[in-house]
Amino acid sequence: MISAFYRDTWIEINLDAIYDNVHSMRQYLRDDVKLGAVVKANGYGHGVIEVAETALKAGADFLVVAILDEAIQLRQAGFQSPILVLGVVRSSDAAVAAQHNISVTVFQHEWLESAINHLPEGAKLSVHIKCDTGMGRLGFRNAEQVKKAEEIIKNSGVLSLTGIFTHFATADELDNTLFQKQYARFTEMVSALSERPSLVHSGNSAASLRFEDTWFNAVRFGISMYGLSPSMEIKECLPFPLKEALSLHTKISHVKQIEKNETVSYGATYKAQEEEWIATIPIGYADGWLRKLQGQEVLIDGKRMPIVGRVCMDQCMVKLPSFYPVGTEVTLIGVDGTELISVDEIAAKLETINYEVICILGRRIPRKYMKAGQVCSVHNDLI
Ligand code: PMH
Repeated sequence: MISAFYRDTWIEINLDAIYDNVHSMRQYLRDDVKLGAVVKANGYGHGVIEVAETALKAGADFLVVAILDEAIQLRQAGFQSPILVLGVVRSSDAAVAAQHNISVTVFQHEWLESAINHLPEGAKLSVHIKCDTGMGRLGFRNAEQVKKAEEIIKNSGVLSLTGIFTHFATADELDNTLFQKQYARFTEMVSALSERPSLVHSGNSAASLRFEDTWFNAVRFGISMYGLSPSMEIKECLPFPLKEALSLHTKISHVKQIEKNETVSYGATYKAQEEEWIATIPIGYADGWLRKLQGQEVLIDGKRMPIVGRVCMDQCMVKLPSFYPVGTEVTLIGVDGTELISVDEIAAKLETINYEVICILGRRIPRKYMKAGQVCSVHNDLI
């Protein structure tokens, strides 16, 4: 891990916030319920290694990723806790997963037969059966198929059934109709097994924060570990307060006064109404700070100031109420004085969800990790 970066744009990750969110969840769950920390997509953009470390320290029992490569990355970084891959793994890679002691998700009988052929004698691959109870993405669709999968696994000699799970499509919505249907289907599919595997799980953040019934004996805790609500709809009815972990900062790189009627940036979409102070900041759409953020406010000196003109690939411009010097800090997400720009505010401006905002922040933005208000490490993916 490199501790240097050469650009005045950075993300700060408050590891104490992640710790507290996981710890609160741990205390909220019954003792017999295992807590899976979902760290896919580079820990939802926060940095997988630091997030995984913090989550495990705070009481998470296992790690959850989307693809085999992410799981191997964790093993290579020295993580020894159980790891589950949620997405598809090629059956021809079954031996690689087994070799790294990584659990994979299974949802096709043909896949099971093929994986068995790819596993060397003596290998043991841990699998979780995925049930499609209404998400329409991956999974066996009825009890018969689950039963048959269990049989194939049992007779294989090289596969071991360690889990069964499903995923809810609408757990973050106030209307529970589909949620209840999915819950009932899952219960039926689990009952079809002749023997319960050690992990039965269904809850993402929304489901596990709202409905104890979905816990079975494990949960997959993602977005709320990072301090964010799974949706705006349920933001006010969460059982404990969440702490947002990510903030985004830069520094003014250039300042000038422009004349009335002069324009700013590509397309000349912004025209000064009078003599105006304009600052340039070094962040743009290639960093995930998208063009739609034209007009979004940023915080300078504890005050809100608008982005004017088109957002460029690596830079954008801000209208200042008065002169501020080069080097002045700018907060794009986070707190400055009494003002806050939340991830949810950016999501609203982008007409998307908070998940997308944090996942698209580019890997060329270095991450500074904070503990007790101090920088404890810096991660720059580029150099
Ligand atoms: N389990 C599965 C199967 C998931 O796909 C996800 C998130 C989670 C658990 C964690 O959910 P949470 O972050 O709401 O707690 N997956 C996705 C996704 O595929 N698109 O957005 C979130």
